[in-house]
Amino acid sequence: MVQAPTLSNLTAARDAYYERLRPRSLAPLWEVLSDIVTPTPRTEAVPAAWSFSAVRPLLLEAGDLITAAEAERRVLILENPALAGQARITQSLYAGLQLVLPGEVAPAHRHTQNALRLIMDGDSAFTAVHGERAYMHKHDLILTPSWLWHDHGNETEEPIIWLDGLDIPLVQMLDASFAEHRADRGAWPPTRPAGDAGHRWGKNLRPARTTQTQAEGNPLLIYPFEEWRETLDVLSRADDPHPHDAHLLEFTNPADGGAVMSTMSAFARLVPAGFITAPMRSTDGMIHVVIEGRGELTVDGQAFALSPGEILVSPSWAERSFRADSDLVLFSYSDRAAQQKLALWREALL
Ligand code: 1HN
Repeated sequence: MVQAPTLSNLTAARDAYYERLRPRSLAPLWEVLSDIVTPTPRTEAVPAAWSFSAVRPLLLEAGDLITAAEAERRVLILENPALAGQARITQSLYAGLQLVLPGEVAPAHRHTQNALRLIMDGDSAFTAVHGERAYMHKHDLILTPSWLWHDHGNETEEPIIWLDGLDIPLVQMLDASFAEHRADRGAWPPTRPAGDAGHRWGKNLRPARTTQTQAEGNPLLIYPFEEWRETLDVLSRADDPHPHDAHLLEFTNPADGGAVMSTMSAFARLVPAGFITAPMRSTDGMIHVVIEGRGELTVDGQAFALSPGEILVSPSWAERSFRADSDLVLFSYSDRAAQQKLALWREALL
């Protein structure tokens, strides 16, 4: 008579079966299904915060240990504490703080990864795209879209530090990384004599006879702080704050009205003093930089004090809410552009 299998018999029989599958590169879906198709996003990334004032001296120490040319890019990566060693702040995005000292050049290269930069400290160093220089001022947003040659230089007397936001983990996941370097490991030859230093293209203008080959992407590479800050003020005078967003602007690509780059979206936010945003979730994990003001960001019940120079990450689908004790101005970026193209982006207004 055949006995009904006991639970332990069955487990042993299944395990033996799985053992036979493994060398054939086969795996039973039913053992993993609930881990890979979750009812809601279940990210490994955790909420976290860094203070620019605490990272700055450590970054300046790196200035004594390695040159920008030697490092190619002298950056301290802001790694999500739950994703240590993976060079990522969320599962799809990278963030880092980059230092270029007076007289240094970070040599020209290009790569398929998109990059955005938010200037944290310093004034009038430059990012050059195909040799066309954009001079950087505090809290300007600068873009280096995919596959454009770019280098950075600092001809001032002060160090410059900016936050780099790139889609490195996303490109890595898609196995779509390409990169090239100039044979001489130097800067791209400037398109204009040094006497023209100080220019800064903005207001949807750039030199007509530029060598930049960016027409197919975003023709605008710099969003000056004075312009985006003023636009936030205009919005806040015109509208009541949105319950979940407060006053929220998206930086747009003037070529198509869409996100600033193919994979990343960027935002400017003003939370007026005394305002608390209603809690919400979105599938894009966001990196936030405090530009002005004080308050608190609560992410899944964890409270982070906000003051100028704080850099924070609210992971995918975490419940977030801002409280402003004084007028709070924030810059944020995320992979929303990529998710929307893939028809995956969602939010929940709570
Ligand atoms: C890069 O090109 C820059 O151009 C900064 O400043 C950080 C991190 C990984 C790959 C490329 C830059 C980067 C990067």
